[in-house]
Amino acid sequence: MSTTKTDLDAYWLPYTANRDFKSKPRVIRAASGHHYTAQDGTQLYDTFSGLWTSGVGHCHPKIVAAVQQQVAELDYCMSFQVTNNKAIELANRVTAMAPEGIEHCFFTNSGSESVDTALKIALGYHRARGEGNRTRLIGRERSYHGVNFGGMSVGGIVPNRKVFSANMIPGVDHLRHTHDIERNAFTRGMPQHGAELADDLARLCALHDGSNIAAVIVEPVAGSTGILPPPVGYLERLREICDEHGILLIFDEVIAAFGRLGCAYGAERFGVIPDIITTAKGLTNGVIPMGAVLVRDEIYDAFMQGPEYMVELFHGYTYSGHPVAAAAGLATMDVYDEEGIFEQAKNLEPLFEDLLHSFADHKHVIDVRNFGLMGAIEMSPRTGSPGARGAEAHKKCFWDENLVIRNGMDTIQFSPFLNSDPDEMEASFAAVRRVLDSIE
Ligand code: PXG
Ligand code: PLP
Repeated sequence: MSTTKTDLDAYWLPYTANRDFKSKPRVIRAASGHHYTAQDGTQLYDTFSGLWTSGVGHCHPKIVAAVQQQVAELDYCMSFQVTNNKAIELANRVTAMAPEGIEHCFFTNSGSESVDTALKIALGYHRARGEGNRTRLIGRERSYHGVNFGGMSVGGIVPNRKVFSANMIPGVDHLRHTHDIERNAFTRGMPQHGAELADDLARLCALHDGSNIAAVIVEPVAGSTGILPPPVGYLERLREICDEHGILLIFDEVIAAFGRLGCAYGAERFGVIPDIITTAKGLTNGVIPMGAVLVRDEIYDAFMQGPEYMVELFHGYTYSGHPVAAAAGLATMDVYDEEGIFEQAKNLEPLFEDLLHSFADHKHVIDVRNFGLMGAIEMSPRTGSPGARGAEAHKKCFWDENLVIRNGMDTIQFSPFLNSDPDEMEASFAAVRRVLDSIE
């Protein structure tokens, strides 16, 4: 069975070169463990764990069974004024895993929704405390915070912003990004240079007066824009400046949470505790869409005032705390525990790092970066056609090596399974090497 161009016409693929894809499609129809199955039966190795989502592998039997059972038991339950047992259980579970003081959980359906929810909670928190003047939001260049208007506005990806430039939410500033090939190329883990870039926040406090700033949002390790681990001391410095000025620090851990950095949350790995953590992806192993915003006790408490019959936060989604998603989340947390997934991920880091950095002397490669199980190989752009080399590498991996990788322009990115088989990981990088050797 194959899919023809005509079959594909109706479907507008997200973040995809639609015409290019549809001119030669290969569609996935099944997955199991670490492989996808294409419509023609070809097996493809997935170097990206879904889209950073599926750390324990595809169609994990325990998660599949939990979803099957839940959908037959309680398919949906009104999410406003009523709730379901599974949502409550999952909120307890993910907050119990969080750093001390982070004790409440608001459910969403995606990372983008988690980010916009977090920004609204930050604004509402300050207002509830009588500091309604704190309205400014600070993001960072080269950050990805999803595609909704709030997340796009604090985000720092030019093509995502370009078309909507006039419609950004007002009152947003950006810190400079921390990517610095000149000083930090080929660093293993956190770069030595760049902690001082956090002082951009101090400059913005001086410019606007810190008392007008509500929150700063950063990815602890920038993911989508090519794996930018924080410079040594950078996150600590941000925390310090936030504390000095009463600004909330939001870690966008849509990628970082749930094992990608070898522990439950990136905050734990870095020893820097934010006020709000946004999550999605690994919350359900990607099986059912779901996100969660975790907040400090003081933030939740600040909302809990006024008449008790009144709604405290005028925000929520039809599918917030969806019982089937929550069941998938609970089964995912069981798998993380029972199979020691975070520890497996941590143990895979040295091999992953060595494999990535073995590309350091490749003729096309200008930088290699990694942290946890997030890794990037950056190639030099071809003169006059930036992105072409990365796109060709992606295609050749897909068609010639049956390997699903991801590229952003000329940077190839890797998000291996948290329970990868070391031999498969090595084989996947051998295939990438064949591809890079074969392209101009
Ligand atoms: N914040 C962060 C840090 C993310 O990585 C989002 C928010 C938005 O999540 P949703 O679920 O709305 O997509 C993300 C998503 C890539 C890639 O190529 C990364 C994401 C999405 C698509 C592609 O690295 N991350
Ligand atoms: N648009 C309309 C007309 C709606 O009625 C709703 C929800 O009731 C929404 C958008 C928001 O949908 P969701 O709650 O799934 O985000």
